[in-house]
Amino acid sequence: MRFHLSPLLVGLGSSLLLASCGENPVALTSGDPTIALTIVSGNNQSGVVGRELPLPLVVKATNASGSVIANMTVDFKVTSGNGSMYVVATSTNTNGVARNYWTLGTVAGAAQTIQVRAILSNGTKQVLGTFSATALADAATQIAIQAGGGQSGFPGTAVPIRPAVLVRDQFGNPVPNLPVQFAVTSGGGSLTGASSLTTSAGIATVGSWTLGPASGQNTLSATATGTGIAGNPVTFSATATSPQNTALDFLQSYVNVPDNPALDLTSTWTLEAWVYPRAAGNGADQDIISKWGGNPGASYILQINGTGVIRLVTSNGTTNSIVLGTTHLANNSWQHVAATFAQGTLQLYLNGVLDQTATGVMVPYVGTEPVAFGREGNFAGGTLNGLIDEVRLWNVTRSAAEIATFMGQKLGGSEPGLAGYWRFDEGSGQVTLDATGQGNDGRLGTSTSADAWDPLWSSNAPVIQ
Ligand SMILES: [Ca+2]
Ligand SMILES: [Ca+2]
Repeated sequence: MRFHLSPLLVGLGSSLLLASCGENPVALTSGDPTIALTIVSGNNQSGVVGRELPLPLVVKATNASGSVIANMTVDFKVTSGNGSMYVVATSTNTNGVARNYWTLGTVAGAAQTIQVRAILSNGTKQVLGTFSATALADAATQIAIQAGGGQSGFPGTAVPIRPAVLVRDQFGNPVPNLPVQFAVTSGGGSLTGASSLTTSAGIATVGSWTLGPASGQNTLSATATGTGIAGNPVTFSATATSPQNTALDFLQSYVNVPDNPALDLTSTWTLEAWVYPRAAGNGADQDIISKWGGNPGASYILQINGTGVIRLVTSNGTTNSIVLGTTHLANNSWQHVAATFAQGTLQLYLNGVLDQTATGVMVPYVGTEPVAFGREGNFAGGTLNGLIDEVRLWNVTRSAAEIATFMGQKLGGSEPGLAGYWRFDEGSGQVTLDATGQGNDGRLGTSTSADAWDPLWSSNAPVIQ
């Protein structure tokens, strides 16, 4: 042997560059030109976290003429990934080859690198080469709810958050590409996307979960493929709750919606509500929807008049137009009342049937009075004895067919021309929301605290579906 390294010599008298793979030694670039080290095999493997890679890391030492260097000490240093080597240092054999075994760290996806190192005979620290590997998650050992537990929704509708599970290995790494099967286990609901694969984040999500047709408990299972998985299968629960349908009961009470230009009704508009009078025809006018006050300030008001017919009044700021219906409302039953306006032509409807037409009616004054239900906003007279529900203000003229068709149907809230929509379905509290989302929410009584002018929430409500 003509190389001049002593056995177990760590120091190489030069720096060198090392190819990450390939069979040909790379020549030294400076200093001693006689030593080269190549990675023979074992680079760029993929393996399971916390386990030894299937193939050893193999390097080969040669001199410039291609002769192998035996008995040369090679050190292996873990530089990222927190893995470990079987031995810290090993020696080349008579073929110039050194082997070592690498156990990866426990974090899937984390960079895993080993440097082959030496300290040269002149004291220089030298990196001879680098091995890399890809750390993959271990087998699944645990499954848990990631999202969508404990929801509630209406019967026959999909829960808002899609149920999802997180599958992890013994080290907590997410396990990707694992089949998870979702199945309805009670409640009679249905699924889409019941067969799912975990993502790179270890998450499997059902396509949708529609609750069963009845109120009550619904359950869904999620089963990961495999054995020994703690928590498998996961059970999701959801409660199907029938939609609340409430109305507001007025006596000496009202709802106040602060003035907003969006609620000014001028050349075309429609007012609608369901009303359950208890004292129609008692001689007094009773307010349903008002934007009214002393002139100037009065705009429009929909009432039951003293004889029990619909009464619609507009004011241009100084003069009123009064239009009366012809049909008396019944007491103690729900009825739908509507008024449409188109350039001075006013039509009144009772239960979707045209009840009166008038022309030359004043265009309402654009004022600043609040909109109120059951009374005027700023005047304590005209109180309704009865219930109101499903109030709708439109800045368009709804047709007779539209009124008849939609009076018993729930609106989405974004219908063209729908300026305000109060469903009174909150069932409690001091605020009834504007279902258009425009923010014209109503306040019960004179303040958002309990007060003597608050109407009462009631489960006596028309069926609006
Ligand atoms: Ca309602
Ligand atoms: Ca109040």
